[in-house]
Amino acid sequence: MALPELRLPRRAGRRTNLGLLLLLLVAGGTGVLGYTVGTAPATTLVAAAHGAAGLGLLLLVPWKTVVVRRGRRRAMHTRRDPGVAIALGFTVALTVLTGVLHAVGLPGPWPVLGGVAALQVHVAAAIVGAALLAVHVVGARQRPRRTDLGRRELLRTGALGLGAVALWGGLEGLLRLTGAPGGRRRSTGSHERGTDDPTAMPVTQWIGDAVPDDRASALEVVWGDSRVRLDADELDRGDEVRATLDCTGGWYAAQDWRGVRLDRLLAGALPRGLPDGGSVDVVSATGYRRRLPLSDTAHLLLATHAAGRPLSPGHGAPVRLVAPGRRGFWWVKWVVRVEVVDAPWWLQSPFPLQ
Ligand code: HEM
Ligand SMILES: Nc1nc2c(c(=O)[nH]1)N[C@H]1C(S)=C(S)[C@@H](COP(=O)(O)O)O[C@H]1N2
Ligand SMILES: [Mo]
Repeated sequence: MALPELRLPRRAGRRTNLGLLLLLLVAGGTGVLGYTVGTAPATTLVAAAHGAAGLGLLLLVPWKTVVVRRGRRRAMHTRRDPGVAIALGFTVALTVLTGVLHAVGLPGPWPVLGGVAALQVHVAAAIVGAALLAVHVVGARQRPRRTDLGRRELLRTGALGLGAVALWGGLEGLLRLTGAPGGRRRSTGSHERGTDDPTAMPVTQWIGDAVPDDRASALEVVWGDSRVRLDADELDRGDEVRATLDCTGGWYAAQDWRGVRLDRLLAGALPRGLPDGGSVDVVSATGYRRRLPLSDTAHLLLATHAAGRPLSPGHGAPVRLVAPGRRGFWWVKWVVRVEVVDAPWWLQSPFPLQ
């Protein structure tokens, strides 16, 4: 039986699938990479590559539609679990939709859908999508061919890449021209919320942390056997820094923070002098923690105040870390302990686990 769809060259289907896979891998990779960078130009480059790869998927939708129809006519039963394929399609569509809603700023100005940030839905859908994609690809394995790296294929891939970048550039241009909230995003893609007004800044936790019931009134500084307890109200030494808290949930705020520089605090509490290498663990009353290089401590602040007022409980009272140039998840709240350790800073989970 001659179905018209079968005239589509088989290689076209294969090319479409490989193109989709490539874009999904680039989008997933740059999505995660974006959370590990905090300063331009790295943030700009990663966000551009991410937006282009994600939007580029739309360019292949017409072809994929043909591939899917053909597959349905021909041999549904060869795909062991069509449910996975359907769920994957739905999840990718949700991921792209919530990504674009966030970028545009709808429902704005920092898009929240039913109490959850659009960007949080985006990342959750992407994580589910990654699991579905793995199952889907194993079930439909395509063997690599030598022609995959031939001149024609590379040219086609280049054209797809250019189209994707053009689509992203077009959307960015449109957002700026129309004055949409998304046109004022930071290089990370975050929207402004509560700059110079900490009360207007969202209170956010990484995964499931909660504001502790009784807040500590002291901070412990530890190095080997030395342990020094400092009263929380001894920590405002008048050191100031203006820095931008940029949450991976898609908002940012610049504040004037005040407290004590971490290198000064350590030098005062540990008169033996600090080791040359090593790291410092900054630990919250809740157990949430981050490890940072000791060589960074001159740029880190333990803050007791924002915009001239003591921190609110939600924002980390009595004392929180301010880590300029790093994304929000480094800015440990409710700090009860700073500990100098030998281990390198990268010897930790790349993202907090609570
Ligand atoms: C394969 C899965 C993914 C797809 C298809 C995808 C797609 C998209 C799209 C289309 C946008 C809008 C870009 C724009 O219009 O400028 C976007 C934005 C964004 N995505 Fe993803 N994404 C994926 C995974 C992820 C992951 C895993 C993360 C983080 C862990 C992430 C973080 C972000 C961020 C932060 C933005 C906002 C960037 C901006 O506003 O410029 N994405 N994504
Ligand atoms: N103890 C603790 N500190 C934390 C978090 C957390 O969940 N627990 N979340 C981090 C994240 S993801 C961000 S964006 C900022 C948010 O700070 P804010 O609530 O003052 O806006 O705190 C960081 N510090
Ligand atoms: Mo965050």
